[in-house]
Amino acid sequence: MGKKFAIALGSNLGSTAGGPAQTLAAALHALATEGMALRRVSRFFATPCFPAGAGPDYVNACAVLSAEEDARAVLDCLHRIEAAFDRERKARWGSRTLDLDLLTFGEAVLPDRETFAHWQALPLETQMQATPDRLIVPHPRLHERAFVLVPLADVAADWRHPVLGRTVRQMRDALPDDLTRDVVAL
Ligand code: PH2
Ligand code: MG
Ligand code: MG
Repeated sequence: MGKKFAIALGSNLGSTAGGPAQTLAAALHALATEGMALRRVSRFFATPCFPAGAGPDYVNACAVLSAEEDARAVLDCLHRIEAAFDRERKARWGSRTLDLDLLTFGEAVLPDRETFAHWQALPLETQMQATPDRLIVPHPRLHERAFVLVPLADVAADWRHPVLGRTVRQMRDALPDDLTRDVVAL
């Protein structure tokens, strides 16, 4: 059955597959052909770009998958699929045709709790400049983003964050209403 993991999908530019929603649908198909078993897929949501004004609105979704590979191999696969859909890595948080983020990998905390804690606690200005050179799991911003938690609650509401101790449903419900209100199912 392999290891269960969750990913976030996002797009705010068209790709060879079409507009953002078509790109996400095509990326899910590509994952399945790469040996990743799709277990659950969320609804697709229109979400305002973060930071506000930095680009067009996004379409975001989340999925739960399973694979025999380890987290690093799964991440490499996500990067290959991003590249296949015209993803260019330029500005941090710039507009993108396809973003596939590894959110969770079972109950794993990678590379370790200290590194996770460091990245999770960074102030926003530092986050905007610094990119971790290692894979950090759970995704260090997962618990504060409505465009992740609302779709993730569709597919993994009861998953409990191994460091913060709260479920996806609890983290989503803790977000300010004005953030979740802006995440609208397509
Ligand atoms: N991804 C980003 C930056 N900003 N904003 C929205 N609404 N959705 C995203 O997926 C997103 C973003 C960096 O990955
Ligand atoms: Mg992202
Ligand atoms: Mg990314």
